[in-house]
Amino acid sequence: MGRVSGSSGAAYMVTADDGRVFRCRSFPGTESGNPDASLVAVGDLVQVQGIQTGTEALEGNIMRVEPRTSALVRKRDPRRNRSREKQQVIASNIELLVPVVSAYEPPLSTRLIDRYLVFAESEQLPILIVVNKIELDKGGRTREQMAVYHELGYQVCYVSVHEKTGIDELAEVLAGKISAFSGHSGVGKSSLINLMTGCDLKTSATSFKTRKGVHTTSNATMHSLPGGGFVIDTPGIREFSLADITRENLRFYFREFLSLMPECGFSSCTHTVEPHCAVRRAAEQEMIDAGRYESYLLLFDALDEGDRV
Ligand SMILES: Nc1nc2c(ncn2[C@@H]2O[C@H](COP(=O)(O)OP(=O)(O)OP(=O)(O)O)[C@@H](O)[C@H]2O)c(=O)[nH]1
Ligand SMILES: [Mg+2]
Ligand SMILES: [Zn+2]
Repeated sequence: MGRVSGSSGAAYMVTADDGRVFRCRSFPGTESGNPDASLVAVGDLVQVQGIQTGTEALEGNIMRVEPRTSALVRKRDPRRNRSREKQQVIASNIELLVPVVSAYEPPLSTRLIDRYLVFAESEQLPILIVVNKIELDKGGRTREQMAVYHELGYQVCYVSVHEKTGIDELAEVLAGKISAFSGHSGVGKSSLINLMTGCDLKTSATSFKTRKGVHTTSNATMHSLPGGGFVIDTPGIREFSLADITRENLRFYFREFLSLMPECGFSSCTHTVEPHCAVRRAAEQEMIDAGRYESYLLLFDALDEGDRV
């Protein structure tokens, strides 16, 4: 048994229990649980049959992919991609989801954080929010914007790769787990992993023109941490898609709504337009965060009846 730690073209790198890395191909007829999703993904536990090549290189065939306990997926646009699989699995079997945002360039996106939180709540996946480039937050505005997440009980780490601050605290949370870093391009995911593991992953400065990242990382890769556990670097995303969220279940994944919901006039209240809505009233009275409520409304609107975002 081994774990997929990277891919290159049609080949996958599989790290065996003894640390040896095999270059593998998936064997025709390899079994997998979900025909709509990628056959093999970084983080997968796989059974490998080694091939004797008579060379130094270790090669093998992936014979079986164990069922995934969790998956970060990217929807494929069927108009632009002729691949049969509808869901590209970016990382699997993760135990901790780590959305990485930056304090500045690219600017902090609380909308994106809210999407990750909805996903984590819906999957009951532990989540840690990492705010990088915190040395650029001169006036403390970023911490102010993040206060709501502390109040809601989410764990937040503030780090700076450039000033090497907050890294020990982050390492402590990651120790012993399989974590996946995800977020916009240019927030410093690969830079952080380089600093924590001693790897030499490619990084690039954000674009001078757009102030955004330039999509440097193109494939997910998994790396072992000095304190035990693994961290998966993933390519920067434009938007985080929520595959299994509907207009009906979205409301359950905003945790501050839960205690208010029984007070709404209708048991099926969507907290958008209904009279006697306790959630909307709480937002108006600033009992719950206005930005979070707005995130809810934006997601609700983006989810057309039965559609996914
Ligand atoms: N000011 C500042 N810049 C940082 C910090 N961490 C990383 N950077 C810079 O941010 C830029 C982008 O870093 P990357 O590590 O390539 O970002 P990424 O999130 O991996 O981007 P993609 O691979 O495109 O998704 C690089 O120029 C880094 O040097 C930090 O703590 N402070
Ligand atoms: Mg990167
Ligand atoms: Zn309501």
